Amino acid sequence: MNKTRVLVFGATGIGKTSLCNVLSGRSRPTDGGAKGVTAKSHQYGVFASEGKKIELIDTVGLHEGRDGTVPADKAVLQLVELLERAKDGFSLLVHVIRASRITKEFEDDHKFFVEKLAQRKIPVLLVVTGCENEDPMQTWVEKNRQSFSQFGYHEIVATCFAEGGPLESHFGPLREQSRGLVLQAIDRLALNEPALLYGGDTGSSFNKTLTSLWNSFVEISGLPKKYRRGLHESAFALMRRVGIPDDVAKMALKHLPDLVEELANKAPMPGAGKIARKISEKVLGVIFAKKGSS
Ligand SMILES: Nc1nc2c(ncn2[C@@H]2O[C@H](COP(=O)(O)OP(=O)(O)OP(=O)(O)O)[C@@H](O)[C@H]2O)c(=O)[nH]1
Ligand SMILES: [Mg+2]
Repeated sequence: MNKTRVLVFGATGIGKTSLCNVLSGRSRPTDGGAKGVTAKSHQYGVFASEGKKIELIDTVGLHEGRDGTVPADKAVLQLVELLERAKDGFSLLVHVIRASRITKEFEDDHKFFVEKLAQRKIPVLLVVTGCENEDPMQTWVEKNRQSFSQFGYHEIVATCFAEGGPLESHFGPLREQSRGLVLQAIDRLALNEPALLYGGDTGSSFNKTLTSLWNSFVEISGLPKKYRRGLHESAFALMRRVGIPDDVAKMALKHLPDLVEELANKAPMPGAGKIARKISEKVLGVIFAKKGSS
């Protein structure tokens, strides 16, 4: 049976990891501070729901740095990592927002993930956290539905994924209810098969996708235009140019088969790309096997 692959994205500190933890029954760090907690995207181990195998991919906010800015070097690595996670495609996107804090980031996230990354090929569920003061929670959606009509979300679900503190006796039952609501929405909306964003018969490659996403990220995040990736620039050259240290860039190449293939293809030896890819897939296999899936 196909896995239902769900990409979870949204601004920093609004409850993405809390949602993933509650849905999957696992426990990864969350926090209430101003600085982002999730520094790398994370793929949760598969769990079963409504007869489906679900795989959640938790991401880092686009505007994760101080003052909503992102250092270019970090952003490139995060994007490379996100694309690597996207290799098997996604069945559903979950955009998470916090009821009390809707900012400009909301539109940026929508533009980047829904329009650029998924090219509107994948259904999108909007999950609103922080609805614990509405009774029932869905009242928040009925009050605010109009503000989202232009974005074309397939459904909007009001939730609470807060945990602990003096209000825990209020939060507990709401979390359980939210878990059910989101899992049912995933069941209704997810594609039967994950849609690929590159590779297969999409007509796009890892590298083409990286260029187009990076360039739209530069635009959305307000980074200087000089950071745009040139037509013939290798991923390695781009990484070096935005200030990623040599050893980190080399490590990325070593761990990411798609980047290695691009570099090795520039070498005169025919088939070098394929060979390099095989080798680095082995490296990746070892790394992931060591980490296990939590
Ligand atoms: N009041 C309230 N707090 C919530 C809710 N969901 C999560 N939180 C709290 O918000 C804080 C941030 O939650 P996280 O799950 O770490 O948020 P995140 O989006 O993963 O954050 P980053 O990884 O830093 O981007 C934690 O203290 C959570 O307990 C909610 O529905 N209501
Ligand atoms: Mg997080």
